[in-house]
Amino acid sequence: KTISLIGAPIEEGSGRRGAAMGPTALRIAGIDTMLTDLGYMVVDEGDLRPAPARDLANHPRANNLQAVAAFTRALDGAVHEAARAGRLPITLGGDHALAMGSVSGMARYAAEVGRPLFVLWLDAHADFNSPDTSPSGNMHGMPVAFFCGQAEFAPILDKNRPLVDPRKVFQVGIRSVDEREREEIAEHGVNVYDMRAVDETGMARIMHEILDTVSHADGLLHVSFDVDFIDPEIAPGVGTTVPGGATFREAHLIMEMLCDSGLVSSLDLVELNPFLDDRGKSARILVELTASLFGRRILDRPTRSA
Ligand code: DIR
Ligand code: MN
Ligand code: MN
Ligand code: MN
Repeated sequence: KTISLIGAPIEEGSGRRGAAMGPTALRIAGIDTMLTDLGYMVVDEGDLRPAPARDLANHPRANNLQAVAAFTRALDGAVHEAARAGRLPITLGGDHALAMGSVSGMARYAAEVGRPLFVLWLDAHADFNSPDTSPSGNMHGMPVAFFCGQAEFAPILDKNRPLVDPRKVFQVGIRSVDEREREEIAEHGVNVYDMRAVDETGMARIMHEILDTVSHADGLLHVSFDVDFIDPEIAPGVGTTVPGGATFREAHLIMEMLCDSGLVSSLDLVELNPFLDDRGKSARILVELTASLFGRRILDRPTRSA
């Protein structure tokens, strides 16, 4: 299997600087050699550097729309192209606004191959705002609403593009939701496993449920991993820390279960802000977890001969 690494040094969606250094930090932490060591062919496509989308008017409630739209268009193309060429795209972020493009590209690919696209959203936040509901105007809080067709405020991508059904979006680890955002996710039927659900039900059962659903539908599964999903004590390199995040063990379990399922079609690693990190710790954790997703095991399971 061949993997495409697609760098998306976008920070304009997040309202602060630093996330644009994310792709470089992930490469320094060894994401490519790790994947090569696991037996994959790796094609590093380098970093996208799209010029701002000057055909769009600036929007008072969608900060840096021209930059975000440019990355959305570029990633929609790059991710779709990689998937069509039979490569598994990993988008190296960059802030979470990039998922407007990466997920849209996978939605187009899924429609072409006639399979439903599911999205596993690992995040402290629901990212289901729109310019109308967002308290900040920062577009990294809007990608899920965008690829579900609920944030159509500017001609960023083709209006007739395939959308993701919000009932096929599974959000795990959520612990910070804005007031109007909460009404939107309920109204549209997004599947939310907040931190209380994780504590009461346990990560293993939640993941079994999700993976069963995807597998019975013969779906593709896009995984979008926001660093703030993890507890800030172990992954401090992110702009919007929220206490009470997932432990390393919970995240690790998710990755191994995803690997066992064989369902993952594409991955985003987002919101890593190396400027806020502690000696590369968060970058290294992301690479470790990605290794588990792609087959690294704590222990091989030796077969016993009689
Ligand atoms: C907040 C923060 N919900 C907003 N969002 C995110 O501005 O929309 N922080 N995604 O990481
Ligand atoms: Mn996010
Ligand atoms: Mn977040
Ligand atoms: Mn709505």
